[in-house]
Amino acid sequence: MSFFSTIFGFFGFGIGISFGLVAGYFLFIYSESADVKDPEIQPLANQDSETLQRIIPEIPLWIKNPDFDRVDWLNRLIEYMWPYLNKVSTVCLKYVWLLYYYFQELIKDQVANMYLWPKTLDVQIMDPAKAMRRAIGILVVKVVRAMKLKKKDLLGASDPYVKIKLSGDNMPAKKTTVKHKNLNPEWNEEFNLLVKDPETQTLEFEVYDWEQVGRHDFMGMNVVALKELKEEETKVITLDLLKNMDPNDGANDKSRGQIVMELTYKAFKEEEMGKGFEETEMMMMDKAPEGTPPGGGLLVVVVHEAQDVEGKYHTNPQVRLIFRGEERKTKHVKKNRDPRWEEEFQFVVEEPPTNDKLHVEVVSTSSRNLLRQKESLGYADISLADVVTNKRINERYHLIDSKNGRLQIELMWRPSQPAT
Ligand SMILES: [Ca+2]
Repeated sequence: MSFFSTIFGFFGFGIGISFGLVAGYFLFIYSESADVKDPEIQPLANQDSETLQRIIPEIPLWIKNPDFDRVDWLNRLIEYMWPYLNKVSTVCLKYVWLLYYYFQELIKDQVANMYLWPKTLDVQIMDPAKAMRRAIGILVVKVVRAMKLKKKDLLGASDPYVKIKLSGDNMPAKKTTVKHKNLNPEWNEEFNLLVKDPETQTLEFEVYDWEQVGRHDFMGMNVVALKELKEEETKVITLDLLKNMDPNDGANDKSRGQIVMELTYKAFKEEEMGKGFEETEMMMMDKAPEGTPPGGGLLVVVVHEAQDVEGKYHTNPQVRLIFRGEERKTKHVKKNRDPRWEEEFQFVVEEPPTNDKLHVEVVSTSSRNLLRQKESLGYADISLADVVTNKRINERYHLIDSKNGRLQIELMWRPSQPAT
């Protein structure tokens, strides 16, 4: 079958072509136009300008027209080329931006190298020796006690502590310990503050009610102008706690209790001005509260916040601290990868924790997931030798056994007596 169709197909093709060619030839011959006029031939010079323009449309307009039309021509040319110009310029711009970005990064790197920025994420605490250069004296503040404080908690008494700070000072406020369930607390805690200008600076203090969970309630405040103090003379001051320093505010008539402080201003002597870092540090060191074993001190741990903590089954982070076998915990933050606690813990120790480590661990617990109620979100073991030397460290630690988790912990060491 296929053989015959091939044969017939071949003959069909051959006959068809030949027949078509012959027929086309005769059709061409007989359909030829009978009357053809001779074309009219005229020199170009005799044509009027309109005819000329019609017959030579390809000549650029600016050749055919006066000067001002050249602009029109150029515009049209740009218009025709615009899509391409546009592409070209976009590419150029991209390169310019890349170059610009590249150079910016390069310059940034170079500048960064020159200045050796600290690579850590620390909150920088001012170097006492540097601060000292601008200071002209020290204010020794002894927070003695408070009386007749008001109840802030629904259950039981308040848990007061005092924050003190000098006006115009960038140093973080200093804090006493928390006296739990006590409306007449006795602290007897001493702090040293650097004074730059005793004529204008004031000591500001605020009393707060500590809370296990949530914001600490404000209980009252007041200020003392340093110019009221005589040099080297300890002044015992008893002040009413106020809501604010506005004398016209009726809220200040309400009784909030009182606070007793001993203040001593010591101007630096000539020889003290040139002291080195260690000596300055010694003078500036805040002593541990009374009752701390001699030779020992107070280790303060502030759990600030964490970032990027994530559990496999749940993320309700809480921080567990373990120091010398003693365990403390922050509150839980529900379903949060970037929790913020701002909780403070204190450990009284008999000797400096130079060879100790603080174990911090972020854990998540869930009452819903009965099979996996608890899971670890990462941990860090912080060597405490640094805080004993530097007195204060505020750092973000990368958590072990966590993808990207970081935990910001501030540590303070307040020895009961200056190390020798
Ligand atoms: Ca409280």
